[in-house]
Amino acid sequence: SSCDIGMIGLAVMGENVALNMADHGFKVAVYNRTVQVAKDFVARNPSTPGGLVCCETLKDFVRALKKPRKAVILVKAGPPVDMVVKQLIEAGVEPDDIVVDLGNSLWTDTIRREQEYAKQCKFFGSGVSGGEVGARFGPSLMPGGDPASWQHLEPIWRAIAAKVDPATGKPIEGASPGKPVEGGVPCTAYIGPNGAGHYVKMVHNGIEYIDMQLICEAYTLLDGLLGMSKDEMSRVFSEWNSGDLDSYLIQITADILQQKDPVQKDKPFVDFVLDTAGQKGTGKWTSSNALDMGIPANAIAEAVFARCLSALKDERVEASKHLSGPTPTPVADRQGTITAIRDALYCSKICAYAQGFQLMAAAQAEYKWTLDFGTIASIWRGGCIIRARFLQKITEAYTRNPGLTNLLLDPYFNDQIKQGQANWRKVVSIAAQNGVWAPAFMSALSYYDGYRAAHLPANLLQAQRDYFGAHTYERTDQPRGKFFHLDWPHPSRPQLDIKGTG
Ligand code: NBP
Repeated sequence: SSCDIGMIGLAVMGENVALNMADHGFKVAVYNRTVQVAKDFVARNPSTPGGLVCCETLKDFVRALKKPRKAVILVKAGPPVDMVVKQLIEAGVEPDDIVVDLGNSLWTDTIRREQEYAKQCKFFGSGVSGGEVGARFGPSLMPGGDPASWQHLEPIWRAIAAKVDPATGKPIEGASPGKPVEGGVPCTAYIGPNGAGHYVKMVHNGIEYIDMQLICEAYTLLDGLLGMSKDEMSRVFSEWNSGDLDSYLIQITADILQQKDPVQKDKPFVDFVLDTAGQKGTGKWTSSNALDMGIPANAIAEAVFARCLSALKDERVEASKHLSGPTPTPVADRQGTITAIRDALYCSKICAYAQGFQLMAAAQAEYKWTLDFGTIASIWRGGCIIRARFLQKITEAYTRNPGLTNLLLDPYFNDQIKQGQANWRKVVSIAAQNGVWAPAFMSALSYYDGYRAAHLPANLLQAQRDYFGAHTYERTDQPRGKFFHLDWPHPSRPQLDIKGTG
């Protein structure tokens, strides 16, 4: 028993996290259901600073770990996680041992697992973001579970996480195999008990969906309204990447747009990518949870529906032959339109994050967690897919006011929207007039206009509900919580009568 930690599941994520741990001097026991995968992996990486130990059985794996054992599971989310935990218990894992699920598990599964396996091990859930490269050189890690278990995991989590420069808040780049970055602030912090880590990771992914969709809408508007070439667009995204929109997703978009196709030489690569988006479910989980909790995360849900719509390729091709719309007319003011699209993107992005943080606030109340929103934003500054300069502003907003009800109400974001909203509205209306698809820009704007409305037409809606279903209504001239019903005209009751039920 000489290994500091163990890794079960050696697909893309497991291999890279194991190498990241070994680079930081931790000795890592590795196991994979298909044993050959583990053998090949260790054979390919014979000399890492910490060392990798190939285990052919889970019994060997358990024996290889120092106590309290720390076993990380990175297998396909869902039933395989339970299968592996049960096998680990059979293989000799003990009640004080910590079993970490680092996959993209549904937070309610994590809550359930922590209780279900409480007598056999300390089950702990941690979110991870950053894809393959993040896993290898520094991901953002969102740990949730028993605080005592976290004490054991913390040194390893802090070591392997992405690091940001404390002065600029920007990720420290430049790690290479065997040479991780030195110093910096690690992109990990204890999120909360039971499913909190996986919950926050899920919301991260929901935000990732809308961040990506907004960029795609900016791209389609630059194309539809300005007829820009991919190279020109790439330059626009590069330029945006040096300002408030500075983020990993904008940067890779600039890269992608200037990429030439390997088959159809000299032609843009994106032009040969089929326009149907896949999804693995975390955006859907975020959106259905928003529906369950009654939180208006409409822009996040819009991004999920946008992928669903894209997937109906054959239907769309057919419909395009029958359904009419305006032909986009090129806009004359080129620079003004580029700036307007940028502003629309930034304002929409603020709304999308406001929704994600509102959702986490609702979950916090539901599960009695104490989430530190400023810290959550700060651990997303590096390593993860949504890493962005902008996150520093969110941390600052929650530092100014930890009890902030909505990001939109923070003075900085309020001011940003004040500055950008005329352009945002212009872009949304030009998109509508020209029939350019921009659902997330529109959805975010409708969230903004709805959220800032002291009065919504829900008075009429509630009257309709009272009319057909006797659902009752509250009155503007009476205290909240008192409910009334109007006896609506009915063939047997021609008289109107107000009855209070409060
Ligand atoms: P996959 O999600 O593709 O899972 C493959 C791994 O699961 C292999 O090691 C496979 O073993 C193992 N496995 C399966 Br499938 N069923 C198993 C079972 N019943 N018992 C034991 N092992 C089983 O791998 P991944 O893409 O590396 O992702 C791992 C986790 O990390 C997932 O939860 C994913 O959602 C999450 N995640 C992925 C990314 C990413 O960028 N890919 C980012 C963040 C989080 P085998 O070799 O024997 O088939």
